[in-house]
Amino acid sequence: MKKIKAKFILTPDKIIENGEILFKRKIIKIGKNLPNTNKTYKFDLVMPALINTHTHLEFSKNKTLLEYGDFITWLNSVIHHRENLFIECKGDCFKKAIDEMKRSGVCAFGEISSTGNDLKYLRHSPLKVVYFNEIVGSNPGAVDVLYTDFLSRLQSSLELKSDKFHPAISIHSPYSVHPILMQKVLNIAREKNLPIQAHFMESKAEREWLDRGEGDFKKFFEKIFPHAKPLISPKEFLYQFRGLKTTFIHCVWANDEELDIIKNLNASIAHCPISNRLLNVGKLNLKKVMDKKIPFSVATDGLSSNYSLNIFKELRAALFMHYEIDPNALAKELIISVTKTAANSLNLNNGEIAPNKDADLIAIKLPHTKSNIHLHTILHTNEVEKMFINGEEI
Ligand code: MCF
Ligand code: FE
Repeated sequence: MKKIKAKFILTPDKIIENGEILFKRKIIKIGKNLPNTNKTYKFDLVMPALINTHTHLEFSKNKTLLEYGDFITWLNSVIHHRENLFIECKGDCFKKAIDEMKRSGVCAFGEISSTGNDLKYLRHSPLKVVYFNEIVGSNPGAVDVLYTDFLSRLQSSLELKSDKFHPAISIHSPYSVHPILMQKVLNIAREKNLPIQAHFMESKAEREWLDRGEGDFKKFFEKIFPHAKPLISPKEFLYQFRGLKTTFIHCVWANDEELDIIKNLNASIAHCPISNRLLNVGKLNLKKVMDKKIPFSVATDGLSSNYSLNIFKELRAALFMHYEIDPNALAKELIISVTKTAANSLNLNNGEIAPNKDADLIAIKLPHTKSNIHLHTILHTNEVEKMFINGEEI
């Protein structure tokens, strides 16, 4: 058994001053004047280790290759360069990406796997991985081939299931997945109780295409299929996720009705402010999401649409982007978003300092602080002092 003494413990909802935590693999007790143990640590601030719900590590070789500034231009550059980026990202590339998250206090991440080639690297990850096997493809002629390939990737990930590696499923988006393919894949998620992620209403182009079959996506699809039409309405798409544990990524262009459906599905939203800025898709109405009490997590997305996987940089981007929300109130919500809400979204037993939760903890140096604790934590942290995963020092 180990003990931590800290000037501040963020649970994350509450702040405990001069508190103590007893833990082994799991958290045993929180309080004051707890019994002594062989090992006692002393820190300024302790909180649950952070969770990055949405990444695409296969794209980690990208620095300047992909084009930013417009969603469709970016998408075309992804289609053009993705094979090369995937080939170039091998062991060291994944290690570097994971290291950057780890140093910023991330103990677990949601990975969208497009090819399955990342599996051999991520199976040995020191961080917990929720591995979302992605399905993408809207050509009816290719449904069978895509489905067979998906099943084989899913099977390989299911064989590696452990307390640190959790297989899951991703439907890329309503504009890029054929409804038949989507239904088949969601049936598996239902059968096997796997969490789901889907990109939803990221760009104005997606909004115009799904609502009216118009806009920039019309030109994009007509290059491949003449007379292309959207295959599903946004509402129909959302209803497919009934009964599943779903995280919708982005939702920048989701309307009130869609946000209410997301809320009623008990789903959550992953908010990626830097990705949204770089692809220039606009700004999520986070105030509305919070007013509607829709759970949200802040996530980095991949290096395909970000310059860093450091979760504190992402939190600061969110803090500065949503200037209409009081900074102290927002900072608290942001910390909850990357701990408790993120754990819930990925079906993990961490993200909170409470008895029986996994002892996934971080310690941060924050001297001479009396007030604005959540805000100062976000402002002054880039790397954490120490991280524990399942009670072990990392
Ligand atoms: O979240 C960002 C932007 N929105 C959509 N997709 C992706 C993002 N980063 C990487 N992607 C991947 C996605 O997983 O790009 C491909 C998919 O494999 C686009 S579809 C050819
Ligand atoms: Fe993404």
